[in-house]
Amino acid sequence: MARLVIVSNRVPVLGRRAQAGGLAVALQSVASPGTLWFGWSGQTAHETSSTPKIGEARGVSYATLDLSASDYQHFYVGFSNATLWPLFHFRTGLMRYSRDDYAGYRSVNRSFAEALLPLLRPDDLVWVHDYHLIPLAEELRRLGYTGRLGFFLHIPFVPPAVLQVLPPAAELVRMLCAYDLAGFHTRRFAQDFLASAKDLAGAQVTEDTVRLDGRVTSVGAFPIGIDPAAFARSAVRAMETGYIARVRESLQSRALIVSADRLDYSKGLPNRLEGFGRLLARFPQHHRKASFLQIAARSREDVAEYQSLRRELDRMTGDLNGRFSHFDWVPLRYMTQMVQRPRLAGLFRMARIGLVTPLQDGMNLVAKEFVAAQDSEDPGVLVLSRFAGAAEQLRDALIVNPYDSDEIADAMHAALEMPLEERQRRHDSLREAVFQGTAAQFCASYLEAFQAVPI
Ligand code: ADQ
Repeated sequence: MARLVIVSNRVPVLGRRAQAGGLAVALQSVASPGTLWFGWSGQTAHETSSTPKIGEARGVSYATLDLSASDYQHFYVGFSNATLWPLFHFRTGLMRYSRDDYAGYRSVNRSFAEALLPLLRPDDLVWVHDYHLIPLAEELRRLGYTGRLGFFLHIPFVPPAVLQVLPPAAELVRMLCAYDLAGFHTRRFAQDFLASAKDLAGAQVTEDTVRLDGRVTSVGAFPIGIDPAAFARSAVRAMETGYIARVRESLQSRALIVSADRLDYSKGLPNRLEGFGRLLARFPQHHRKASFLQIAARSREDVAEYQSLRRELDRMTGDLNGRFSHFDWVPLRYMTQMVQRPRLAGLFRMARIGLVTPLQDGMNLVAKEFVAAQDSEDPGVLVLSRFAGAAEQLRDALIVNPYDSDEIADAMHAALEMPLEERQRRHDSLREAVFQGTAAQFCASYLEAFQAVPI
């Protein structure tokens, strides 16, 4: 069996599960003894390191590099999060582009390739993750590496008409074609990549391959999942804790509506608060009967757009509560901290509605976690954006267009009124989808396709 080498921008803190985010949780299941995990340490230093720090935990080797302050700025804050992130979420108006940022992005990928190459063996399966590292394969090939290189994109891919807004769009597509396998969450993202390769780079494409400069790249859809059994167990255990008892007491038998996201403009937070405002304005029967808890963990605070989003949400929260609160009822509870995963699982389990309404999302694992956490005897209702990749699998959620605040309000109203039988029927179908498409299954199907690509 070939050795697996995972390359991702952030490497989860050695062996500590509790701190892991979406990508890390999904990949834990394949990070078995013998695996090498390579990436950025999350630290800045005087200079970008040329040799990695090596550590080991539970048989997995971790190799990490520090970034210089200037590389961090151009590569991470700049090109990755102020150029590619908005572009791939269809927000061309928020995209900022500078040649300096792009040069920094290329140079960090070159440094990654140079530091990684000496650690690689010819028969490794090198699996590269996400938009920060698109050029890595091309850099490794330039250095003479001929082994298997696979890529998986955790965010959406856009049609050529959107992608071409980026000045080096064609180069980016060509870089993706240096991989042997390019994986996406959904069929639609894969098709948008194929169309971009054809239109912007002049590649020859079939339904699932791209041929460019004599190299063939396989293209596929691999929907990511969670570890639903573990999340469900954690939700059940959480119900016995003092934390959940305190939440329950504070609710005073009111229905809990819950959302948890990184504080990011792709997650549709203002539209969601607007939707909750429309619910309260149009359906006064829910006043004092429901409380909405929005947990929005602060994220990327050094990017300007995230600071202005935070100010907007502070203002909206004040407006909404000022308009609807009573002396004994505050409709919206808004927090900007991370919540420990077991507590989050408990909150999801006790909620009547899980409100997941991103404007655009690669997959959205919160939707799957909400489903996994439910009590099948008395399940809550998932309200889900049609623009989350998860909507392709979670068809029995109440699917909404997140740009229509009245549609969000209608769905919340329907969820609050929904009879037990319909809640159970919908939940059974969602549960099946979440328990079938797990993180382990995602990894297994990607690696199976990866091993099958001819090189
Ligand atoms: P994210 O944009 O981070 O991931 P998501 O898929 O929802 O979005 O994963 C977030 C993870 O962080 C979940 O496990 C969630 O429980 C946790 N989380 C969110 N808010 C939290 C909070 N306030 N406190 C504690 N934990 C919180 C990117 C893409 C997604 C894609 C994943 C995986 O943007 O579309 O689904 O990668 O590929």
